[in-house]
This record gives sequence, C-alpha cells and structure tokens, in this order.
Amino acid sequence: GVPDYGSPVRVNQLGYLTKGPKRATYVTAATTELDWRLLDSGNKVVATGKSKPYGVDAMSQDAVQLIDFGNFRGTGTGFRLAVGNDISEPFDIGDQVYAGLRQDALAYFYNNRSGIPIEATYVGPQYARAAGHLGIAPNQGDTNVPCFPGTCDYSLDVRGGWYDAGDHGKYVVNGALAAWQLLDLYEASQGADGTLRIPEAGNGDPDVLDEARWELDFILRMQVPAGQALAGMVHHKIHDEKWTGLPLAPAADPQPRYLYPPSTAATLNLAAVGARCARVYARWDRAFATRCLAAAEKAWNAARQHPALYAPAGGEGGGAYDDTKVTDEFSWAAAELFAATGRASYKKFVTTSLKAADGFSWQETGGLADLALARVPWRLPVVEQWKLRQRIAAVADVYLADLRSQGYATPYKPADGKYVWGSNSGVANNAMILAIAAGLTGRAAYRTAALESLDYLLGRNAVGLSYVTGYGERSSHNQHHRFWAHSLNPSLPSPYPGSLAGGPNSGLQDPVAQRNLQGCAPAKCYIDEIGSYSTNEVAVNWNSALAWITAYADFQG
Ligand code: 9MR
Repeated sequence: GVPDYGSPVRVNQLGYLTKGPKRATYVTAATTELDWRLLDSGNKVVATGKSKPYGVDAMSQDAVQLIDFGNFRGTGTGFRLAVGNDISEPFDIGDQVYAGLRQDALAYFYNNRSGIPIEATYVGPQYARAAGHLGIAPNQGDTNVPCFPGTCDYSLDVRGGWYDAGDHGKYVVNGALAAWQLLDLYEASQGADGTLRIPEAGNGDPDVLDEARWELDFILRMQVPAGQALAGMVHHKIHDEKWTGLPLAPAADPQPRYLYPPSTAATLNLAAVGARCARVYARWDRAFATRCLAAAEKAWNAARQHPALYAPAGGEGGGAYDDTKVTDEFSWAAAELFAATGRASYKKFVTTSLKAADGFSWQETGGLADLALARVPWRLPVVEQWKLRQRIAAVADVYLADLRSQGYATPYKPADGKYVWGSNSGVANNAMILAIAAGLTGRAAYRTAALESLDYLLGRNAVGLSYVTGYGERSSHNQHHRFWAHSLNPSLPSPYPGSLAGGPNSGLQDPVAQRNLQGCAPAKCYIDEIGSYSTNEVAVNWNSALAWITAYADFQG
C-alpha cells in the first residue's frame, strides 16, 4: 500500500524558536502560489501569506512549495499551518522549545550504559534495567574478556562504556567519536552540574563530562597493556561471538564475548579523544586529564609504529567498522594532540582539512582536524587562524547552498544522490559545522541554516515523521534496539524519548527495508519498523550529533 506520510504540510513538529527561521514545505501538484494560514491553538488565524512554488525535490521526488512564516513574532503552543483543507501537525513557538530535547538527547547515553544498573530514579520504572555485562551469569563479559581465538593470549577488563546501538557491541571508533562530540558540546555550549538525571549529578563536575567519562574510561581499558607485543595499540572492538536475537536485555545476553584485534584506526581514535579529554578535564580533574594524555601519547607512538593495522570487513556477531584509510585518523589525532600540548612535533602531522563532500563520520575523520584547531585558535599564527576560518566558512557555504536549494531544507545533499546508512547523523553533523562556522565568522546565515536543519530531523521531511522518539505528533518509535523493543514484547519500553533514528538509507541493507522500500527515492528509504536496522537503528554517534545541535539550538533560544 501507499505509506502514510501524514499531513502534506510538513513542519518541525517540535517547534520553532521565537528568534529563529520558520519555514515549512507543502507537498502539492499545484504550480502556482497558494494561500497559507497560521492557526493558533484556538484555531484563530494569526498570520497569512503566500507559498512559493518550488518544483520537484530531487531527493524525495516530491512536488513541493515552500512556506516562510518567519515574520510571525508570537509565541505559544499548539500552532498549526494550513493550506486549503490541509493542516499540519501541531507545533510550538518559543525560546525554550529545545530545552527538553537537549536533555533527552543526552539521556540516551545513560540509558545505554553498560556495566551499571539503569535506575528508575533517573529514567522512570519502565526504563529501569539490571546492569549488563559485569560477568554475572548468563553474561560472559565484560570483566575478563579474552581475545578472539588465535589473535592473542590475554584477557582484559573492559567493563563500562555505552552499548553501540541496538546491539550490545562496544566499538572504539564510533564510541570515541561520540565521546568527542560530547566533549566538544561541553566546550561549545558549556553545561553545568545537576542538569542531567544521572548518578553523578551533584558531584561538582558538569554532567555532560561525567557522561562522556563513562565512555572514556571504557576506551582507556581497551588499550593493550605494557609487556604485550602491541602495547599501546587499542583493540578495535568487543562484542558477542554471534549476533543475538531481539528482544534481549543486556543482562540476559548469554554469548561469549571477545576482544577483536587492535587497529591503527582505534588507536588513533584513543589518541584524539584522549588528547581532547586532557584539555577539557584539566580544570575539573587533573589526575584524569593526565591519565588521558599519557594514554593518548602512548597510543600515538604505537600507531606510528604500526601504521597499517586495518580492521577487516565482515565477521560475525558485531559491526565491522572497517576502514583501510587512516591518514585522516592520523591527522585528527595529531591536531588534537597539538591542541592539547602545543607541540610542533604533532602539528606537522596535521595533513587534512574540512571538506564539504566528506563532512565527518566515524570513518572519515579528516575534517575533525580543523574542528580541533578551531577550539584553540590562539595556538596558531594569525595568518593560519584566518585560513582556518576561511576553510570552515567555505564548507559552510556549500551546506548553506545545499539547504537553500532543496525542497526539504537540509544541509545534507550527497553528490551521488544516495543517502547513506545513518544519513540523519550526516544532517546533524553538517548542521554542527554550520553552527561552528557561525561562531567563527559571525555570519547569521550559518546560524539560521544550522537551526533550520533541525526542522528536517523533526518532521519537515519526505516521510512527515520526526525521527526523534517522543518529539512530534508523528515520531519514530520502533527503532532497532534489543531492550527498547516494545513492538516485539509489550512489557518492554519503546525507545527513550530523544532517540534519533538512523534515517533514510538508499542501500536497503536489511530484509525489512528490502521488502518494503524497493524503488524508494533516497529521502524516503526509511521505515519505522524494529527489524529495519539499516534505516531505523539508533547509535551513540548519531545521538551525540543530535545532542550537540540541540544544545546549540537551546543556547540560541
Ligand atoms: O554506522 C555504521 C554505518 O556507517 C555502516 O555503513 C554500517 C554497516 O557496516 O554499520 C553502522 O554501524 C552499525 C554497526 O555496524 C553495528 N551496530 C549498529 C550500528 C548502527 O547501525
């Protein structure tokens, strides 16, 4: 049958900032301008205007018109936008629209912690669960995890960290990226103690740093100990021997778990995030900062000695996170180590810069070198500061043009016309780059575009869905997750509010997508079913992107 995309009037179903952009997209075959009405919660018309014909949006194949109600200055809840008889989902307008999501996007991480009970005090009774993977039967990890047979002969205590996604694996490369993004979020928009509902609230350190530390402690445990052949290198990942079925609570996972061989990429991820850790925690916990830097430098030196240990594709029981190009990881790690220490010996290894076509992801980290330098401009000569700003602005210009030129405004527009696995993180990460460019240059258009990117994630898109659970009248709520598996077992909860779905993926890389989405336009290759892991999974490195950009938006309100 024809999928239900809800109202043809597509809006940000959470809401719009009083002093932010306010645009919507209307799906219609009409080619002449149309009258729109903004209705308040009492159905009173509070603004009117004319839509702008657009034509067919390439990524969705939808014929659309654009609506701009940015001149409206009122605030409130329950607004709706109408064209003829078509009426949008309701939304708010105010300065605080992102305050709740900002926190819930971060609550994702506590909910997905390994090695600690998730307590009702913080998340409510529905979401509480026993600690996973503390070596208590039937769990076989993670306190004494052996290497995959035949790869080495020791075991490590690698408890803690966050589960990657819908599965119970823990992977260094994207885990490090997610932790890095929370540390960067802290630097960009600060954040105080006592703002999150986590056990560490009230300990004196900002909560977002406490949350990031849960992962950092795990990543540090993944480093090969002194005395071993590959000392200082970092195990790529730890996960189950075989893929487990759904649903399955972490504490009920009976599979053997293994450490998979160290990789240059994982090692450099520790070097990068460890260096950032050292810089950010210096004023909060000097001992931890010192530990982070020591581990980061050890990792850097080990990676220099073993520059081509690549994680292989394929395998059983966990994601591959394979990568055979690590020049970008070397460069990012060097930039973070330079940012932390100021040493020229690191700076000379910074060889990459931000590129619009790449943005950044767990696999492509070259652009992060520029984002690292952007946090420590005083370490650069004035001419280099200027060049750095120019480079980031040039990328922001591309994303701005991409956003302005699409029917559903988004800074994500892949050149090959194909949406990738986790495309929603591409949207959020590009929005982050726009926001950083706005800060560096003071150009308002970048800020506007960064904020408008959130409209796409929250409902102004080709499927008329907010991709964030619990935010919006129509929102994703069947994401692929072994514990938040309500659609498979009604006694289990739905995803925690604030969980971002991976989003449209042209690749149709799972059976549910293959059965339901044949021939889909890129921006419509999405299905809110728990079995569709290639379009509808959650992941730490996607929610970190959401957390960053919602913190920014909240700050702008
Ligand atoms: O985010 C990853 C994406 O970039 C890859 O294309 C995909 C296939 O290798 O894997 C994604 O990561 C998944 C990981 O392999 C296993 N845990 C869930 C992750 C999110 O779907």
